[in-house]
Amino acid sequence: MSRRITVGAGQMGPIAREESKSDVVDRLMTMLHDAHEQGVDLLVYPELAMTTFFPRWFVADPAEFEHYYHREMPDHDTKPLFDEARRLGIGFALGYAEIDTDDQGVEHRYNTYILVERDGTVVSKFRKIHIPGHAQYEPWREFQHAERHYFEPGPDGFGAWPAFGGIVGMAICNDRRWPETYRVLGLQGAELILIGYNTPLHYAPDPTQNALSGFHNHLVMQAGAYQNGAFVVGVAKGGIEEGVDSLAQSVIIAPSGQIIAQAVTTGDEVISTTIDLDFCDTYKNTLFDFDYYRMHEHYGLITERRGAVPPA
Ligand code: ING
Repeated sequence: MSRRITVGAGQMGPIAREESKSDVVDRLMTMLHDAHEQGVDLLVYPELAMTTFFPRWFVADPAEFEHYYHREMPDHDTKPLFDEARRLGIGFALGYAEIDTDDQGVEHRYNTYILVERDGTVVSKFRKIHIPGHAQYEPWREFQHAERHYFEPGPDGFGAWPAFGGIVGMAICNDRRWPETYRVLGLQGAELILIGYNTPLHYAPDPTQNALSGFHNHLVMQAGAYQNGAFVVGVAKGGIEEGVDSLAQSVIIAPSGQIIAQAVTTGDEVISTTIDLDFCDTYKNTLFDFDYYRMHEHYGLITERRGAVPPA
C-alpha cells in the first residue's frame, strides 16, 4: 500500500513594504491555481508570506506595524484564499505575523504557520521557537533583523499532527538550523516537515558566512530529513526585497536526504513532486529505528525491533 501525495513549494519573490495584503493574496491565489494544474494536494507558502519582511526595520513601538499582523486566520484579507483552496481541494501551510490574545487578555505576537487540510479544516498552528536577530535597534547593521523585538517564542514547542495521510510537522526559518527541531518532530513520528524561510544573503554578525548561505540552507534541511527519515519542504521568500537580497532555492527533500525538486528562480514559483510517505519507513525502520538504536539490549529495555527482518 502506498501513501502518495503531491506536495508543492510555493516560493515567493519580494513583497514590497507598501504591498497590500489583498495584492499579496492575489499572488498566493495565482500560485494556488498553478499548484492545482500540477495536481498538488498540499501547497506550502513561506514564512511571513502575507507581508514584506518587516523586522528589517526597527520601530520602537510594534503597534506602528500593527497592519502587518493578523488577529484572526482566516480574516477578511485571507478568506478568499481559504475559500478557493477548499473549492480546489488543496491543503496549504501559510506563514504570517500573528497577534494572539490569551485568556487573561494579554496580547502575544508570534511568527506563525497555519496548516489547513484539503477540506478547509485547520489542522494546527505552529509558532516559531528559535527567534533570531536582536531585540534592540543596532545602528551598525546595514539593515535590521529585529525579530526578537516583534515576536515572542512559541509557547507550545514543536508538534506533529495526523494530516494528508501521514504525520505532518512544521518549523519556521531559523528553527531549521537547529537539530533538535527535526529530532523533536521525528520522535513524534513526523513524516513530512514543512519549513518556510526569509533569509538575507548578508549575515551581519559574520559576513564570511554569506557565501555559504545556500549551502547551509540545504545542509540543515537535508540532514534533518535524513536523520529522522522524513520528507522536508523548504520554501523561501527570496529575491531583492526592499533592497535586501534574500535566498531563494526552495526545495523538496526526501528521507534519503536527496533534493528531489528545487526552485530555479528568485520569484514566485511553484515546484512540486509526488511523494510516497511509506518511503519514510525505509529509514525509520532501519538505520534510524529510534526505539532500537537509541537504546541497547545491555540495559534490558529493548522490547521490539522494527527493522529486524532481512530486506525483501
Ligand atoms: N532568518 C534567518 C535564518 O535563520 C539568518 C536568520 C539570516 C540566519 C541570515 C543566517 C543568515 O534563515 C529567519 N527569519 O530566521
